[in-house]
Amino acid sequence: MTVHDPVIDAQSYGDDFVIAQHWDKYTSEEHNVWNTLYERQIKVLAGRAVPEFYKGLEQLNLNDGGIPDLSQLNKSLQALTGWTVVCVPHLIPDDVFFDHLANRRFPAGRFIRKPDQMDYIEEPDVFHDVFGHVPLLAQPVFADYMQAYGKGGQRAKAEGMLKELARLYWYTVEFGLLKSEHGLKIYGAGIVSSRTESVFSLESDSPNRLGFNLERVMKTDYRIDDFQQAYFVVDDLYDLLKATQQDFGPLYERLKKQTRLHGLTDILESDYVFHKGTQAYAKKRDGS
Ligand code: HBI
Ligand code: FE
Repeated sequence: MTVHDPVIDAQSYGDDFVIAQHWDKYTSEEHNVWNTLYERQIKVLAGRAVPEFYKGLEQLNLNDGGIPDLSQLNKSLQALTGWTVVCVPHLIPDDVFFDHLANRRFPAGRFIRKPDQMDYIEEPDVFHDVFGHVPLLAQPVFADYMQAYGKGGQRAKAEGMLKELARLYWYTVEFGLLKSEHGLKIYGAGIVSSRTESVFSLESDSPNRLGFNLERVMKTDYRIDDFQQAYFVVDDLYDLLKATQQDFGPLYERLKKQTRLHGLTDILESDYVFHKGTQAYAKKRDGS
């Protein structure tokens, strides 16, 4: 992950790191990169994403072609859930990021990857952020979760629990799966915007697919440069919001005592394991 010089940053950007999109400055080559990525992702996803993702694409006219003009997109998004998308130059400090989320502002990279970087980028570009993250911000429950997450992040910083919060973001917002009667579906932006992981996350035999549990996730290690070896599955998006509506005090006390992280491929006694191809993919975790 590129490290940005805070001195240069402080001279170049305001405290909130927000920059103007200058949508009219994108070149046709850059719009073509968006179109190539968009068409490819829609094809490879082929119904693998949650229905709310596709609904969000439509509601926000993200299927209009070309890099979206945020001044247009924000009119629809704000009317739906009060969220807006702001442009930032690159990864921004955690506390700035959390503050944006806590105020229903999603920070999206302004740049788009080069034609020779189609499959992997170091930092989130406008395709990862706007195609991957933004459609679900049109979904009220997920929109509430993302704001609650931001507020939780602000508190976590004060309690020294940023790493635990980052794991929660990683295993839900970036790489989360959802259980539906038609099998497991993708809602995580990191998967939905990745050509290869859109297939791997649901079809490969190698990763574990485990029932989502907040405390378990907050102590589970992750890696940023390869496919995930563990995916966490929620019964519905409301599970995420419910998880944020508890008193984090006792949870943080327990987490501080538990110094050992769960490994990428660990399966705990307490884990609910979704085995590919079995009915468990369709049954609710309480057996119903
Ligand atoms: N900055 N621009 C940007 N985008 C992110 O996704 C992001 C960030 N800064 C911090 C951050 N994510 C992580 O702390 C998350 O895990 C919370
Ligand atoms: Fe992301």
